[in-house]
Amino acid sequence: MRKHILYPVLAVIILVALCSIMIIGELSGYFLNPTRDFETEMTDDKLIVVGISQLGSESVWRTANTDSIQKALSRENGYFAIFSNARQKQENQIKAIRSFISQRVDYIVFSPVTEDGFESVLIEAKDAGIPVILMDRMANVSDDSLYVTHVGSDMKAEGIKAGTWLASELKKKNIADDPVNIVILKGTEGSSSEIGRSEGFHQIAADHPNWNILAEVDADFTTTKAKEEMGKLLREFRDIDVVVSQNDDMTFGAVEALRERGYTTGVNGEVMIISFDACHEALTMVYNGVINVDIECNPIQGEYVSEVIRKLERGETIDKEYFVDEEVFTKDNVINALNSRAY
Ligand code: GYE
Repeated sequence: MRKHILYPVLAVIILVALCSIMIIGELSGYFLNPTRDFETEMTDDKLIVVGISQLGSESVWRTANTDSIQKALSRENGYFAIFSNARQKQENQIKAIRSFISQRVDYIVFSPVTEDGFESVLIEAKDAGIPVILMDRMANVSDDSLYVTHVGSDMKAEGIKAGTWLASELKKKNIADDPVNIVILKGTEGSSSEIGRSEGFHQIAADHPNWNILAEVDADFTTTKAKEEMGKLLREFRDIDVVVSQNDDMTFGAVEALRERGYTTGVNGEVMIISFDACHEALTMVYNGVINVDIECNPIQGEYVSEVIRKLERGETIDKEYFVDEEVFTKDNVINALNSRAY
């Protein structure tokens, strides 16, 4: 009788013990090496392994750009993507790229927070034989073989569009020769979007001696910083006619600061607003006449990057520069873009 009870009980005890050992083994394996699954997947040679170093999450534009690259480089599309967000800090990007190099990824996609300061890490990537694709912003390097291509916007062209729009608007209003007081809210100092947009605008401003650029301040592409900087500018200057804000997020902050001090903005307002990016919320403000013009910057770059990688995989030659399509939106032409804009 006793034996009959003992055997099933023993069997259950052994089974429970075995299961516990397996579970503990699994868990400790995971905690000792949480990247274990990554490694297995990375060695799956059907997937193309890409390290993505995104510079931050400072704006609506950036969120759309991240979304676009993550969707394009998805598993279903044949990629294994390792994503890293640098939170607007160059040292974080350098660390991320070094870690991609040590993981021996197949490609690095990289959006440099500023143009300068990446030469040595890009040399390390080249020495490791890993092709680097620059997305959105450019890096300033002495040897352009340190990256295979750049996919992004022509930032200087965007700045020129802003200046050209202002010149024609002043002409329409018959005030082309009157003095015009301008302040510029700049994006992250030293980033290619800031450099290009500033250069382009200045190029047009140089032909208009009556354009007084009162101040140019760094507001880091963020709403909070721009609101603070705009507040300071309004305390310093009584008579601002035009605000050139180098992205929509800063425009939101600037408009808030202006409103709080009793200024009206836009088409029928006291202060003209020129913005960049053209995200949905800002296009709504263009439609409502609060922002005069929005110079589009297209964040949907993932497909282009994927296309470049596919070409490289097939051994095809690629161009050194791919510019995405972009428009200029005012109240007159904004409606279609507004209805179809997903970001
Ligand atoms: O305009 C801004 C973002 O580099 C083009 O960065 C990009 C800019 C974009 O934070 O919103």
